Amino acid sequence: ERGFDHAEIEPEWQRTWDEEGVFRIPDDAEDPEYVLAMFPYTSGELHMGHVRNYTITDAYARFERMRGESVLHPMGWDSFGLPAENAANERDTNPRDWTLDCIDSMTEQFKSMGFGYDWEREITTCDPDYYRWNQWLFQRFREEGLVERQAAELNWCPSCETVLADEQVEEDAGGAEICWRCDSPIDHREMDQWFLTITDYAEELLADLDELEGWPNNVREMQRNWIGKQEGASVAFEIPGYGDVDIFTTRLDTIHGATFFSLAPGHPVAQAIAEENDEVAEYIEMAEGADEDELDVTSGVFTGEYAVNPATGEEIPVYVADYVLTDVGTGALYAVPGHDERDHEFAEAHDIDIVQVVEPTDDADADPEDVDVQETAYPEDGLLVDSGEFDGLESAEARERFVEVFDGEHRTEYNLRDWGISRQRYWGTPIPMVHCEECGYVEVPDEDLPVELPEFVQTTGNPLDAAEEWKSVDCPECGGPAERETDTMDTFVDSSWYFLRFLSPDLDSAPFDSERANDWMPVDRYVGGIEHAVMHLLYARFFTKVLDDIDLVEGVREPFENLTNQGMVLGEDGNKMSKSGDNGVSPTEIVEAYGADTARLFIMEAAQPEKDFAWSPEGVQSAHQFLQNLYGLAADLAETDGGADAGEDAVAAYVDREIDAAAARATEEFEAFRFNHALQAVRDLVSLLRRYHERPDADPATVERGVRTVVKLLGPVAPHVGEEVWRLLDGEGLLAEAEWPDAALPDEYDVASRLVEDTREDVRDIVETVGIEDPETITLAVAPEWKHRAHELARESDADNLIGDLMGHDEIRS
Ligand code: ANZ
Ligand code: ZN
Repeated sequence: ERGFDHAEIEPEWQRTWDEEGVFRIPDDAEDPEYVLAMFPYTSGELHMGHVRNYTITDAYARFERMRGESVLHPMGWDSFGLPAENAANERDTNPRDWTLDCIDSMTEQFKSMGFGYDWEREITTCDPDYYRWNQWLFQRFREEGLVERQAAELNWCPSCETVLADEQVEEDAGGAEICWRCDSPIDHREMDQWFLTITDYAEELLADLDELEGWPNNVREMQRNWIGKQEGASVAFEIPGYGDVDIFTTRLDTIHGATFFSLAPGHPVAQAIAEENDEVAEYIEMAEGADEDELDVTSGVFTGEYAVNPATGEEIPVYVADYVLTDVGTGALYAVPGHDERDHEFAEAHDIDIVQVVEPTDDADADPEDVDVQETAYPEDGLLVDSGEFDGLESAEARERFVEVFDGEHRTEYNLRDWGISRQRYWGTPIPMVHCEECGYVEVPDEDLPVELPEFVQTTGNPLDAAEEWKSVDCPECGGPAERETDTMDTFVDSSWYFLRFLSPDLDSAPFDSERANDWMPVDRYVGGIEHAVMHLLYARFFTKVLDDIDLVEGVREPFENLTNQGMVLGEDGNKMSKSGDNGVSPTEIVEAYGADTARLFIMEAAQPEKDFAWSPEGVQSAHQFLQNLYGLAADLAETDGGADAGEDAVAAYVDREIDAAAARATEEFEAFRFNHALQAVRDLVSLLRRYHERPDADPATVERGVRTVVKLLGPVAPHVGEEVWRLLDGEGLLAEAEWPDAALPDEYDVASRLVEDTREDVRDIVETVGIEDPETITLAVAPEWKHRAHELARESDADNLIGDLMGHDEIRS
């Protein structure tokens, strides 16, 4: 048997695909299958995680293309961000050159993997032709009332006199936050920043998750938690001398148990009290300067004031406490240490009364006798006690009633905050605003976009602050002297709509072609890491809804119909593979040693896309050997071409049937994104074909049909070897454009496929469940009719044990 030389064949096929435009998709294609992998950050290095991510979409895109779909499978570069600035400073170059170099080398690496992209649709977010549309969209968002200037806390280095990005804050040995540049301890400062008011869409972002059935449940759940909807009420407590103060609570049923009242340090009443009370003033100053995790939940100060509980008429002490957040609810709460753990801890530390006002119902898990709120809070719903005329009421009912009784209001709160997009850095999209002393903030008009970045200079702070000439402009409104905004946009803005730019990457009149977006969106299959479960995927959903609301698309309210989060590639040691650790395997080395197909095949066979798997040199070897053997078999066949046709014997019929069955199974598994199972079906078929091929009475036409089927099924994963074998077998045209095998399942397999349908499990799992140990017997175990038929065939052909031999198990022989 002969082998192939990957170093020779792989670049050759890559060139051919390119020349033939196999992966091009015309603009007039009708609703193509849109297959997308999260575009990479331009670090310059392709790692195994990328290889996995991009192999998955490439294999799927190739599969769909062979099935006759037109497929949109584009690639681009997420190329703004701080690492480029750091690299430029370290290497004495500039972020642009560094980034463009990275793109060049990554493009090479991508091509060497045989990924089939429509490179004419390539986009790069640091290109002014791209980021001008970030600016244009910013203006549209502004017109829609979705941009606000709000105060936000920033890191400030007093010695460099500059704002620091979170990534520019380091920790010293003692854990204190220091400036990355001068090592001085940093402060926090409140400054106005640009925000996109994503909270306006909180309810819709939450509600629409229910319909995203093509998304993994865990991601939907993470988004639900992030949005964090809380239904509650607000009620006023009077603080004599300071008036009525509204609180927000989700547990209005516990109001009779409130034994103290807490204000956030930023609450106006807390600030007012501070004017009269030095201790409170000191506490507020301390709390505002402190880092969130420096203060524990019991941190707080008694104000000397009392609030009147409207339910009991009692006066309860008012505290200012850091655990109350200024921008959550109303920034004020009544505290019920008997039923809230946080309040309980605070009460113990400050020696405040703890009373019980809810006890377990009869059918609750807890026994009322066992509840001791002096020891620990009882946070569950139950029946009211010690609540005056309301004793015996159920919590839920009490919550409803009390809104009326205590003159409150229903109120819904979300954890979701507005999205602060201001970054005090150079390498990002300049925010297209100008500040004029006369007119305040004025937008840069559309015709002056893009606001391009000036030349990069190395400075202590934000290079844009130092770009004096660039900064100074005439006010677009009054023509007087004005200054450009020097903040740039969070790079998540870039990735919030890039999937739309691929549709019309060169359009210079709009960010994307609306009609095409209506036809081509949503993305049918989106694949990327779970680390983007919340931010990127939520921002992209938000953008899509806004784009629909401003009529740039029509009725496209979700960007990604199906989502897959691929698992991690671990090192041989089972730890996350990393470049810095010593368990890293470089894709380039693997491609050089074994070829891209081997890497692709190994990765796809190793596990289902969602699962982690560990790198294994044996696995790589096995994948390589498998491809070499397949090539050898095909080369053999190519030579024995024209051999005698053995005609219609039973064994040939059996092999024929197995070929169809493998195609059917692989198709089903490809559709379900279980590539490893598809490849197992292919491997099983190859073993069968090899054994059959060795028999003197083997029918070469049957073997050839088998190998042709194999090579088609394998083509999406190992496309180079695939093309090579296809050529050996005189296949017509390119394998990449060949027709996917007809996958009609033979009748005997119906039972199996029905079971798969019913249980949504794969056949292997079913077999495990019913206790059959040898997975090779699946077919027989699950499809009894097929077993019977196999016996019949064996008898008919008078070739005892033949089929049993072929299938490599004993069951049939008995
Ligand atoms: C009284 C009460 C009694 C509450 C009780 C809870 C349990 P969760 O708990 O996540 O649903 N809260 C209100 N405003 C706050 C703020 N600005 N900062 C921090 N906490 C605040 O969140 C709702 C609860 O968080 C509210 O219900 C309030 O405490 C507290 F047995 O009110 B509760
Ligand atoms: Zn002006």
